[in-house]
Amino acid sequence: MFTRIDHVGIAVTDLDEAVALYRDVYGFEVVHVGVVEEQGVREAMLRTNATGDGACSYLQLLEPTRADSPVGKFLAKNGPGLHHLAFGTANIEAAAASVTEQGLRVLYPEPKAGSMGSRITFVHPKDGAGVLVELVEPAQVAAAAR
Ligand code: V0V
Ligand code: CO
Repeated sequence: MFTRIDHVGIAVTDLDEAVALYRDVYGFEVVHVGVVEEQGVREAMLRTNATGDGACSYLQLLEPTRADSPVGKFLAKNGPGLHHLAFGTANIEAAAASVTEQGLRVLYPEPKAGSMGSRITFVHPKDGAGVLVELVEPAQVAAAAR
């Protein structure tokens, strides 16, 4: 059902500073910087590898665009750090339905727009052993299915 860890989401207070750390110190390639307004984030994707299904794994650095957003609230409570773990799937509707059948709360009735043309939803952290899990269907998977 899930084919890889698509990305690890990290909450940061200063996106440019965090990008410099992961790019210049750790050497990861920045493939995308953008705003997902619905989620209240300015975010950067840094590629960490390529996998056999044509998709990659990334680090996602997340700076809030407003204080009352999920990442804004998280930062106020915890400070910067690991925010979520995203599992990649070729079929987000099927994956969300399966997780829902197992009794976990999936946060959106329909997937929403994510970074780089992906479709995303989330599993509530209280149902996921304290980890906020994102389900993500990357854009290239959706395009290949058309
Ligand atoms: C909150 N909690 C977390 C957590 N955020 N636990 C683990 N990891 C996190 N990231 C805990 C929090 O400590 C509370 O526990 C409890 O959940 C309720 O939290 P809250 O602060 O009262 O906040 P809520 O309930 O208003 O919101 C929490 C949820 C919210 C998870 C529902 O953050 C949400 O809707 N997240 C999904 C959207 C999201 O995170 N978007 C940003 C990434 P106690 O204190 O009660 O024990 S956007 C993204 O990844 C994109 C665009 C992409 O990848 O493409
Ligand atoms: Co994410």
